[in-house]
Amino acid sequence: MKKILNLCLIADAEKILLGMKKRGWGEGRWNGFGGKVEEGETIEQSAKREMLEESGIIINGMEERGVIEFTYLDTGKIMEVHIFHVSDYEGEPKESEEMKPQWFNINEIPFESMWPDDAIWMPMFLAGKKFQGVMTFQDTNTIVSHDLREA
Ligand code: 6OG
Repeated sequence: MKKILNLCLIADAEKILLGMKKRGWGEGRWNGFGGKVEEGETIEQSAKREMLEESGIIINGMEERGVIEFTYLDTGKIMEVHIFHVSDYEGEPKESEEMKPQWFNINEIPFESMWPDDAIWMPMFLAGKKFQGVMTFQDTNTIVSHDLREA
């Protein structure tokens, strides 16, 4: 069964906001903010809800930059993740039960403590490109194949 998720990142030419995931899927990794799309929600509505719940930030302007379908060979899980660039927002990031937010210099993104796919798509994301692709993981640490293209 395929799950639909959103992932929101605030970034400009100098800095990017990441959160340390404190529990659940991706625990112990820096990531953008987001979660599952719930019944009756559009993907954008779910992105705004998750951003507010996890960071206290209200999104005023966002753009979908990418969609990646992740398949896990070990569990058979399939996740379709919609990746948003947040360009306009209100509020200051606050720690939540799920996430500890921190700003990073754009040249010091902690890829070694992030999902391994991030190093693959982040350059396109930061360059303002739109992309689409599929990635197959053996387990949560190992990518066995990927196909990512500019959309
Ligand atoms: P909850 O289900 O805990 O939200 N997510 C991924 N993010 C990255 N960077 N890479 C992945 O590669 C990911 N798989 C899922 C989507 C989970 C959050 O984690 C994101 C959601 O924002 C496999 O609420």
